[in-house]
Amino acid sequence: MTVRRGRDVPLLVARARDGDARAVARLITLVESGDELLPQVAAALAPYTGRAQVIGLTGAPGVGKSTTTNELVRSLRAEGRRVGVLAVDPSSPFTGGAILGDRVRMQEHATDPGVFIRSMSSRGHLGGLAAATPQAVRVLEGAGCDVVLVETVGVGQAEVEVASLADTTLVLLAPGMGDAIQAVKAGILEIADVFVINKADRDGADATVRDIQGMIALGERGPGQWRPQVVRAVAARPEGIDDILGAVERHRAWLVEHDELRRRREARAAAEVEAIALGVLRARIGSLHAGTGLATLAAKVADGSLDPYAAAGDLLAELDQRAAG
Ligand SMILES: Nc1nc2c(ncn2[C@@H]2O[C@H](COP(=O)(O)OP(=O)(O)O)[C@@H](O)[C@H]2O)c(=O)[nH]1
Ligand SMILES: [Mg+2]
Repeated sequence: MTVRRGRDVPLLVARARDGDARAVARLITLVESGDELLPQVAAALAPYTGRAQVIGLTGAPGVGKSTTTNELVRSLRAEGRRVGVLAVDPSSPFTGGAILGDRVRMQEHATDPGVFIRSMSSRGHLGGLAAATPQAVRVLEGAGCDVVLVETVGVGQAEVEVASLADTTLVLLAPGMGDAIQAVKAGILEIADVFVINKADRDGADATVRDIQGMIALGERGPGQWRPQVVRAVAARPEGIDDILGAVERHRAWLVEHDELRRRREARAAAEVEAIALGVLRARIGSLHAGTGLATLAAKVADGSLDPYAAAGDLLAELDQRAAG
C-alpha cells in the first residue's frame, strides 16, 4: 500500500502487529528515508517499545557476521522466538547492493513468518543511521519480534554508534586477519560484551583467543563491571552457536541483575532523542535565508572579519528569532 496520509499510519502499524511482512517492510522504508510521517509512526509504535532483546553483531567485512546471524536466527527460531534482523550498511547509499550476499545467505528464513530480515542504509536520514536504526528496531518490536539482531560492519565511528544501540554487542574476529589490532584501532574493543572468535577452524585461532584474553586482562575494570566473554565459533559448520547464545544470556542476566539494562536503554533513548533533535536543527540551519545563513557567516569567518564562535552565536540567535516569530 502507498502511505500518503497520516491516517494510514495506524492501519499500517496494525498490519505490522498482525505480522504482515509487507507492512513491516513499508514502515522500515519510511524510517530509512526519514519520511515526514515518521513522528506519527514513532507515536503509533511507542506502546510496543522496549520489549525485544537487541543483539548487535559487528566486525570487519568477511569475518562471518551474516553467517553467524543466520545460524543465530535458526537457533532462536528453534526455541520458538520471533526474530528480526537488520543488516546495516553505512557505506551503501541504497538498500540492497552491497549486502546482496546476506540476502542469499539468509534465504532459508525468507518464507518463515516468524522472521523479518531487512537491510538498511542511511539514505539521507536526518541524523543518519544513529537515528534510523533505533526506529527500525521499534518497527520490529512492534511486529512482535522477541529478539532483534543488528549486523553492522565494524570499521568506523558510525558502526560503533550503531553497535552500541544493542543490549548486548558481539564483536566478531577471525584468526590471521590482524583483527585484534584493528578492533583496538576502530574502538570496537570497548563496546564488546562478547568476543566471538569465528573461523576457529583456521590456523591461529588459539593465538587470537590469547590476544583478546590478554587485552581483556589489561582493561581497566571496576569490581561491578562486566568482563567480556570470549567464545569460539565455526559459524559455517555451524559450531559454537549455542555457546554464543549462552554468553548472550549470561550477559543479559548480568545486565538485569545490575540494573544496567535500564541504564543502557535510557542512554540509548537519550542518544536517539539527541540525534533526532540535531537532525531537526541541521535542517533548520540549512533552511535559513542566504543573507543570514551559514554560507554568509562562513565567508566572514574565512576572511577573518568574524570569529567562528561569534558566527555560531549569530546562527543560533537567528534560529531563536525565527522560532519566536
Ligand atoms: N572457514 C570458515 N569460513 C567461514 C566461517 N564463517 C563464515 N565463513 C565464510 O566467510 C565468508 C564471509 O562470511 P560472511 O558471513 O558473509 O561475513 P560478513 O561479511 O562478516 O557478514 C563466507 O564465504 C562464509 O562462508 C567459519 O567459521 N569458517
Ligand atoms: Mg555480512
